[in-house]
Amino acid sequence: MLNRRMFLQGSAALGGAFTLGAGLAARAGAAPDPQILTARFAEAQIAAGGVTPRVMTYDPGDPASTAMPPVLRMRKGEPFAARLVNRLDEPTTVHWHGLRIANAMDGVPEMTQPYVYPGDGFDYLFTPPDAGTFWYHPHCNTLMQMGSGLTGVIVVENPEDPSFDSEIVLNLRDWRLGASGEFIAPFKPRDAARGGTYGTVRTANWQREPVYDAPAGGLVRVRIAATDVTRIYTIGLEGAEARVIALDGNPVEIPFALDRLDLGPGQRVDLAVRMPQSEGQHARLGNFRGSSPWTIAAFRAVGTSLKRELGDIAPLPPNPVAEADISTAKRIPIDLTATAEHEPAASICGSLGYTFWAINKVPWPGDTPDPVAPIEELKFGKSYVLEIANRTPHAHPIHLHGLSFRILASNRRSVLPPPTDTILLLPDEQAQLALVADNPGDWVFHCHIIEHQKTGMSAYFRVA
Ligand SMILES: [Cu+2]
Repeated sequence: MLNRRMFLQGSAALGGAFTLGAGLAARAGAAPDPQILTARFAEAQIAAGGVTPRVMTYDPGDPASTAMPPVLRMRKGEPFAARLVNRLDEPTTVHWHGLRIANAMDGVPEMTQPYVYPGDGFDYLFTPPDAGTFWYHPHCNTLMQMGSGLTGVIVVENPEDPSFDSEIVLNLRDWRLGASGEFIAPFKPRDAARGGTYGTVRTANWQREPVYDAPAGGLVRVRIAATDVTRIYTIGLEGAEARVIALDGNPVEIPFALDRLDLGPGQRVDLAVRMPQSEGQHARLGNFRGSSPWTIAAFRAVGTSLKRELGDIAPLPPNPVAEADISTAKRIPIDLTATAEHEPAASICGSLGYTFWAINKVPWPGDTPDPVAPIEELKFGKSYVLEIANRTPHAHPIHLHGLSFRILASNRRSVLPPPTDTILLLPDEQAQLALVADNPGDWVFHCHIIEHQKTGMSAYFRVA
């Protein structure tokens, strides 16, 4: 339960951020009631062998909710408020992955807001400018906190979106659990220096191979967020026809048939799925990466066929992402490398005790208050091209806070996605990322394989 002291501390800690939020709300109408998100410990049945004690979750205060952090529903262009209450035993914050909102709401401790200590709270208030599928998670001690459960999906609705017969939201993630369900060591240093340490139990919505009902012959919007700290998925659907309609929140220009699609940590995909025609038939969403494919989740057709066609769905309206002016854009080289130089420092937000990675030769563990200097100071409103080079034999899902970028060119891909906040850089890939620096503040830029982020693959841009 909240107490008065908690609320007072929460509002005192808020200061300038609250003023800024109130300004945004005033423009868009009255401030909404906050969505309560109490970060706390819970128990959950995840592994087959037993209940996992001390998972971490966001409790929305709704008795009907399950243990998993709630799917947050927002509306494009309308203010959204959330009140984080910290009932964990360590500091935390919330970052809203992919939302291009004010810097003070971005959830990076010290850089954009104070730590939220146990017993304290923090009020977030912002207006999402883009519709689509996004997600939220802490930006403090992230390997432990996200690994223990703190990852949730955000749906930003647009009243102009085409309507579907049904919607299924999937939060894909793994867990590092032993046979009886207890947490085991969150990582292995030798794996952190390579592709990252994989979980032992694979889930969608905290369940192993869940089955969802949807109308036979109906059109389903399936929103998938890869929120695992390590795993890169290669998804595919068997038993039903599916089209990719959005990637990382942004509509694709021309929807295309889903064959196999790579989805790195932090990335999202929206699918239009036409369910099988007959009651009881299943479509299976699988992970086809590696040599032994497995089922992530299944969709079961129910009722009499609605006899819908994928062509019945109108394209999604685009989000208002500014196009960079390539002719004037300054080019910024960014090299991702392995490194061993640098002594990792202890941090309020946790240290893994190792340094394996660097951006432009500088290793920074991502969610500590100790960044060296921005990679570059970007002038507000100007266009830039990031010439990014992955000089490692591993894939890295690189995420930029607060801004969306367009992949202009790459030596490893022929089909270019819509604007994004996370690029899954392939081994030895070199790509050009174009953006307009239209959101002021300090914006973190890091690998979303959290062991990589926490052992050096992190940096930030300053937009001023
Ligand atoms: Cu990485």
